[in-house]
This record gives sequence, C-alpha cells and structure tokens, in this order.
Amino acid sequence: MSSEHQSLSAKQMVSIENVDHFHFTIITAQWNHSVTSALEQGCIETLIKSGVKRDNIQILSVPGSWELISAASMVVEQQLTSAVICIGAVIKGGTPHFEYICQGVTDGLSRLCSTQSIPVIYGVLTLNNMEEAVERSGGRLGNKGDEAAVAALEMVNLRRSLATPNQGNG
Ligand code: RBF
Repeated sequence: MSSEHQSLSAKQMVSIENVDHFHFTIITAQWNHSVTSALEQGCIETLIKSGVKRDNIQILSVPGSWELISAASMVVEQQLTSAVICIGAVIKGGTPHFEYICQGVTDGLSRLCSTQSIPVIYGVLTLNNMEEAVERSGGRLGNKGDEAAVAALEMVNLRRSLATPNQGNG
C-alpha cells in the first residue's frame, strides 16, 4: 500500500473548536522502546500544538504491542477518555512471531473499534527492520506518532459533531 498522498504528518496540528474539552489516553508498548518513545513524543507534541491541555493527556505503558489490546479495552470500558491512541513497533525477526503479533494486535484493536464508539487509533508500526522504524519515528518519513494524534483529533471532533443536534445548517 503506497503512502503517497496519504500521510497526515504534514498537518502536525489540527484546528478544532474547544479542543481543550477533550481527554486523550496514549498507550505505549515498551518493546523497541527507542522507537515507541519517539512516536509517543511526536504524538504528545501534536496534541499540545493543537490546543490539548497537558493535564488532559494520560500516558500508560504496556510491555509489548500484544498488551495494547487489553489495555485499550480497559481504558475504553472506563468511558473517561475521548480517544485512545495505541503506540507500538513490531519489527520482523527470525521467527514467525512477527506475523502472529501483527495480525493479533490488528484484529484485537479492530474488534474494539467496531464494538464501541470511543475512537481507538492504530499507531502501531509493523516493520521489516530498524531502519524502517527510524525513518518513521522522526526520520525521513516523518513521525507516525504525529499522524496518530491527528487521526485522534479528527475522530473526537467527528464523534462530537454526530452527537451535537443539528443547528439548522443542513
Ligand atoms: N512486542 C512488540 O511490541 N514488538 C515486537 O517486535 C515484539 N517482538 C516479539 C517477538 C517475540 C519472539 C516475542 C515472544 C514477543 C515479542 N513482542 C513484541 C512482545 C509481545 O508484544 C508481548 O508483549 C509478549 O509476547 C507478552 O505477551
């Protein structure tokens, strides 16, 4: 899948009315920490540049990407946050674990998205090697943590607009 014309990172901030009313939860996997911490940082910076209060950003940590599923489920169950942003980096190794973890995490987060309405954002990089990871976590190809933040902002705004009664403009 080409990423041409699909990158959100050029935005790096989103203009949303009353954005300070929203609360965000970032869940970061600790596996490949140098990559995930850079993604987390990019995500926080984009949220703050867009007007989110630092106090309204909760940051949680889990051991690996696999645990993003259960942690995100717990957070969603609490119904206290406007969006959950899941951050992880799965890097191909010498065993078939890569395929199982990527598929499992993707399926788990996808199920969560389709069974409840708090936006759950997929900020999990699936990578062939560390070079690809570096390029996407603040390198040549931007920071996918920024893009996860932009997606979260757009989704909380969409959810609010759907919940707001029509004010006579169509
Ligand atoms: N977690 C990641 O977030 N990224 C990885 O690249 C990654 N590779 C793994 C490779 C193997 C062989 C195993 C056993 C686990 C790996 N995990 C990885 C950790 C996984 O997401 C989870 O934390 C553990 O399996 C414990 O449930």
